[in-house]
Amino acid sequence: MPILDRIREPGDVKSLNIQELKLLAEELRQCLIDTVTVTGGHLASNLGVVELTLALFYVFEPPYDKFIWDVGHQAYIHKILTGRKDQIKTIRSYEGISGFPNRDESSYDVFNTGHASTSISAGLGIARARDISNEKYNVVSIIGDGAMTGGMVFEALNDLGASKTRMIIVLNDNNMSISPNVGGLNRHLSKVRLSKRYASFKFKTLKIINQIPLIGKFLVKTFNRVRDNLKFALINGKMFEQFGLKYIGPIDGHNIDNLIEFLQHVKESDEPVLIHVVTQKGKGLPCAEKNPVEYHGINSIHNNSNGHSFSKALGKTLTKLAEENNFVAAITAAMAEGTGLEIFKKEHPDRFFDVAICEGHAVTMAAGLAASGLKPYVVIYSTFLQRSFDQVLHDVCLMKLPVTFCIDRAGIVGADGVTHQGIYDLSYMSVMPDMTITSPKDIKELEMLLKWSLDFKTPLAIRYPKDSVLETDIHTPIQYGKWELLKSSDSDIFIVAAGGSMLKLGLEVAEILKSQNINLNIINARFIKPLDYEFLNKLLDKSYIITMEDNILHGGLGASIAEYLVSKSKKCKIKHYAMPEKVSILGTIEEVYTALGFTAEKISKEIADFLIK
Ligand SMILES: Cc1ncc(C[n+]2csc(CCOP(=O)(O)OP(=O)(O)O)c2C)c(N)n1
Repeated sequence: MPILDRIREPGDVKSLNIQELKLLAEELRQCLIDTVTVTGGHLASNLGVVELTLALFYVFEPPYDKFIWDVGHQAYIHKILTGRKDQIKTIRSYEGISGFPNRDESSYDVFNTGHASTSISAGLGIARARDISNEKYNVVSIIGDGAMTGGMVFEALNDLGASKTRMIIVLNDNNMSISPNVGGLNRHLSKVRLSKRYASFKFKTLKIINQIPLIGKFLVKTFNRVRDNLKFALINGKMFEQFGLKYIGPIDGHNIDNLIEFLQHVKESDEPVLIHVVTQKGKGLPCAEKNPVEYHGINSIHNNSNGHSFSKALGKTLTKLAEENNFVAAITAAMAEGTGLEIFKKEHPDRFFDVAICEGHAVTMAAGLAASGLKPYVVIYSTFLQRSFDQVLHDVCLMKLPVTFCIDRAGIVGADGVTHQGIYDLSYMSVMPDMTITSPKDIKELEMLLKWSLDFKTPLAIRYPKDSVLETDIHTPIQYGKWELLKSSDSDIFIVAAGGSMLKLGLEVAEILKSQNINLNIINARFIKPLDYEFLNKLLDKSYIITMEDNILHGGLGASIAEYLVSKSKKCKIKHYAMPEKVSILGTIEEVYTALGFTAEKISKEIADFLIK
C-alpha cells in the first residue's frame, strides 16, 4: 500500500520514520507530475518544496500552528496532505479546488495568497493577534527568493525585527523567480548559498553537545554566542540579523532529516527567526530541473489558448519600435516570459529592465526614465498593476509623464482564478488624471496602437487579454478619442463593446437577433478614456445602448458612458454587461464566461426583452 494512502490527516506524517518520509516524498513527486501535467499549474515550484512541506508537517501542528505560503503557487503538497488528495486532480479546473491557498477551502489555508511578497506582513499580523490573545501557536511564513525581492517584504522585516515578535520565516531559496532571479538581494543570497557546510556542521555539533547531561544546555548557549561571532566571519548572512532577526542556514532543502532537526530547533526560538533553505526548482523531474522557467507554470492538456498571443505581438512590435527609435525602453517586474519581452531583452539589453517582483518600483522608475526624455513602456499583467496605484497616480499622472502601460491579461484569466482576474484595471486607471485608456480589438490593432503611441506625450494605457479571439478585416486608422464602427445598420440600437472577446460576443448576438429582424450597430470602443463624445452627443433619446466589457461595471466603460449621457440629459435606454465585483469561478476562460452568463444565446434573449420594454 502506498504510504500516501496511509495519510488520512496531516498528523499522520508524524508517525512515519525518516525512510518512510523519503519514500513518501517520492510518491508525492509522482502524484504531482501525474496531476499537474494534466491540469496544468505550477509544477517546478511544487516539486522543489516536497521535503520542505513534509518536514513542516512533521514538526509543526497545523491548523493550530499557522502556515502562510507566499504567492501560494507552491502549496499543492500542503493541499494533498490536508485532506485534498482526492480533489487534487481538479486543481484549477471548473468546480475544482484553487491553485492557491484559499480559506474557503480548508482551515489549514490560513491566509489567501496569489500575489507575491505578502506572507511576512500577514504572518506578523497573525503573530501579533496571537500574542494579544495569549495564545501560543507558531506562525510560519514560507517565502521564495523571488517573492523576497518585493518591497513589502522589507517593510515587514523592518517592523518585525524592531518588534521582536515571535515568528518563523522559511526562505525557500531556489535561485529562481519565474526567470532566474535578479538583483542585489539575489547576489547576496548566492554568496550565502555557497556556505552550505557551515549550517550542518554547526547543528550536528550542537546536537552532540545538547546530549551532554547537566552542562549540555549551558554549552549550547555558549556555543550560540561563539557561533554568532563566528558567523560574521564565516558567512555573509548578516543582512537579516541586522534587521533584528535570527538567521539560520543555509540548509539543504532536500535533506529531510536535517530539515526536521533545524525546524525543531527554530520552533523553540522565542524571537523572530529566518531559516534559509536551499532547494532545487523542478527537483526529481529531469526536464524541469534543466528548464525550470518552462516548467514554472505549465498549461493544462485542455489548454484553451488559441495561439494568437497579444503578448508575443507586443514583444515583437516593441522590439521593432526600439530598433527604429533609440528612446524606447521596456520594463517588466519579473515577467519577461509571460509578457513577451524576452525578445526585447535579447535585442536591446541596454534598454530592457527587469526590476524583480516590484511593480511599484517599476512604475516610478519608468516615470524617472520618462522625466529624462525616454519613452518607457511598462509591460505588466492587469492584476499586478494593482500594486502600483499610487505610483501611477503620484509619479506618472500628476506630472503628466509619457509612460505607456501595456496591460496584459486584462479580463478573465481562467485557471489562476480570483486573485489574478484582470477585471479592475479600467476602474482604477480611469480615475487617474490625464490618463488615456485604449483597448485594441485584435493583434493588428495592438500593433497600430503601439506605433501610434510613439508620438503620444502623456500617460497612456493599452489593455489586452492573453489571446486574440476576434477575426475581422476592419482596421480603420487610430484617431485620438474615436471609436470604430464594426457593423452598421439603420437602427438606433448600439452595442458598444471594449476588447476582442466582447466584440466577438456582440457580433454573435447581432447575428442571432438579425434572424429575428432586429438589426444592431456594433461599435469598437477602442478608446475608453476619453470616450467618443462626438458619437455620444449624436445619440437620440430614442436610442438603445448596450455596453459590454470584461471589467467590473463601476468605473468601467458602461458606467462612464452612463455618467456622460446623464450629464448631457440624454434619455436613451442603456443596458450594461460587465463583470461582477469578484470572479471566483475556476476553469478555462470560456467556462468562466459561460458560468457568468456571457453567452450569445442568453444575451440575445435579454436584449430582445430589453428592446420590448
Ligand atoms: C505581485 C506579483 N507579481 C508577480 C507575480 C507572478 N509570479 C508568480 S510566482 C513568481 C515567481 C516567484 O518566485 P519565488 O518566490 O522564488 O518562487 P518559486 O516559484 O521560485 O518557488 C512570480 C513573479 C505574482 N504572483 N505576484
